[in-house]
Amino acid sequence: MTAPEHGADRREVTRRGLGSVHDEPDDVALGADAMLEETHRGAFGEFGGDARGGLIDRSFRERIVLVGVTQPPHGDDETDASLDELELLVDTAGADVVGRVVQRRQSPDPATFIGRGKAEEVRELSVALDSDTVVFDDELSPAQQFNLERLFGRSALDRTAVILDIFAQNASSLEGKAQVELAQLRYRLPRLRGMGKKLSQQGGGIGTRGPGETQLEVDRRRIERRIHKLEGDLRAIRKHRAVQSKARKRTANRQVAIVGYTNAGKSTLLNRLTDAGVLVEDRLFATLDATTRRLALPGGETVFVSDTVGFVRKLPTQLVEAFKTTLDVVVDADLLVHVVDGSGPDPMGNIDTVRAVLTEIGAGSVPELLVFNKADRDDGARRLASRHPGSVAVSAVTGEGIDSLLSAIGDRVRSLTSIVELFIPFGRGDLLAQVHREGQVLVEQPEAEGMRIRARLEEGSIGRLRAFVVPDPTSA
Ligand SMILES: Nc1nc2c(ncn2[C@@H]2O[C@H](COP(=O)(O)OP(=O)(O)OP(=O)(O)O)[C@@H](O)[C@H]2O)c(=O)[nH]1
Ligand SMILES: [Mg+2]
Repeated sequence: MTAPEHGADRREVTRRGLGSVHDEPDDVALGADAMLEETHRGAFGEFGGDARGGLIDRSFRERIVLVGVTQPPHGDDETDASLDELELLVDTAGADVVGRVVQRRQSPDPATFIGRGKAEEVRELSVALDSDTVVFDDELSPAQQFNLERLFGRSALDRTAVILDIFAQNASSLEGKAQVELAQLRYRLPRLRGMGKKLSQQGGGIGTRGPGETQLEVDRRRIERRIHKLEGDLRAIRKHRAVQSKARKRTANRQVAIVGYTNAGKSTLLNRLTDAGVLVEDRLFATLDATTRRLALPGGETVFVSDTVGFVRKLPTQLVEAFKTTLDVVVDADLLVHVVDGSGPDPMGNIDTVRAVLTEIGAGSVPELLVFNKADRDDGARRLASRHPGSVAVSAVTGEGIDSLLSAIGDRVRSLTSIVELFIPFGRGDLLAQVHREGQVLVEQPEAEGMRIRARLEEGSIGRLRAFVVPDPTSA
């Protein structure tokens, strides 16, 4: 979809733009927009750049100023924690943070998100620090972004753009790439602008503008077409995935999903538990695709364990939507192994963040086993584990605590319940009593030879009654 020379063009335009903006007097007014079509450095001004190339220029390390807003009842501490995280995200995206500005506001300004006075302060700081881009910690509306870029004379991005950018860099599977590109295009579409009323310079031909169509309309149409194409591709990939997951369900093995904050050690743990050989990296969002492996537990059960994408604060809704099927691994799981970096600066904040995302994607009620990782670093993991009954402290790197984790997973899996159908011959009153004792009988129906029962039972009970379980026709 990309003309390779486009990136170079953009670079030239933005470089030129920077120069002229710096030459401007201080009063870059919101109304003076004619020249700015060409001068702002924003990546949104035109479409056609490589969607996977991202929004942050990586031909050099961009210098970035961060802006955070504290909205009561949230406190300044939360803003700081969120900005610390944003700084990590920016660093992961390949840029350097050179300054921070925070503001307290009851509600965002509809035109500029922060107040006009504050925006002017950000502009002055950006000039003083020679920053290339201003990144806001909250999602900007297309109008806010546009106004801010005109005011600053440089790109104004938001957290969503940065996260999309990192995802774009890290996507490797066909599905991952398609999902990220879709999320990026959905983000870009309402932000398209640039050529204004100027008509397309493209010559005639199939797929180019019709008579009188502006470049903007051509671009919009191209993006919409691409979105439809990607949605179709993803539907096809998902059909295939549905077949795979159906096959997995047929085995009746329980599904365990490893979830957690990004960089907590989820992939390292999957590798430690199985020979998955998943990529481990000391960077955010190293994993985008779910990898599933079979794991034999010490009690004899076999479960499927999946590594999943990590979470952060304010995960963009575009991404949550685009990654819906990937996240289905989490929603469909029988048990979540929630990995927490016990040596990190804010483990409790991370737990809250992960739980909030789980609720958002509809996995809030899946049973959770808390695992505090990186116990080899300090005693943070062990301290946290002692404060959370039922949790386990481990080191995925050294293997410390892994045996306890395996038996904890086994216990939790055995205590999971499911609804099964049983047929118990009349001669086995003992078994009938056992079902009533160990589970919850939903339906009991006498037949010629015995009793047909639908009951909710724990895995352990189902195992003991296996010979009397009537196979589910839908999973045959
Ligand atoms: N010291 C120590 N480091 C660990 C441990 N587990 C993971 N790490 C390191 O933490 C970093 C992140 O590990 P990953 O397994 O990639 O983390 P993840 O949760 O899969 O991260 P994403 O996929 O990016 O969300 C790597 O540098 C690992 O080597 C541990 O038990 N101890
Ligand atoms: Mg990972």
